[in-house]
Amino acid sequence: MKILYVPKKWILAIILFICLGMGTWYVVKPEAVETAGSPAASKRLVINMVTGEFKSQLENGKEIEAYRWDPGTIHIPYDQPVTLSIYGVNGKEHPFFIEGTDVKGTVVKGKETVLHLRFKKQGIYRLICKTHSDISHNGPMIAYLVVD
Ligand SMILES: [Cu+2]
Repeated sequence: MKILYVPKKWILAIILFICLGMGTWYVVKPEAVETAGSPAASKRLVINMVTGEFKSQLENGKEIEAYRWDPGTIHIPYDQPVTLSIYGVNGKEHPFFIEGTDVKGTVVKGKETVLHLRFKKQGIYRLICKTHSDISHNGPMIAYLVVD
């Protein structure tokens, strides 16, 4: 029987080689898978919103409802031109304003309201419907525009 003699120096060299190989793989391994597409923000970002309505009935038979912007929270890139399209689905009309700006308008049922926006200051801006601003007026119909 033949016994393979491996000198101690070689064993150290082999271990070092394996460690180097694993270390290299760890450093160069891809963190994200490349795809053919590109993120939405690489072109002008268009954000689509609709008006919705929640309806329910209390045990005593009383109807309660709340109108909503949907989605209720959106992220907007800071100092980038974005288009906000709001389609009126529920509710006859929703006159609105964006707090802290001079942006205002009305979303009408069956129609699309298009806003071209660019926020020069980061923060949370509230899109408030004047008709349905709180619980006592079938709201609060408020969306949060997070500019970051
Ligand atoms: Cu409203």
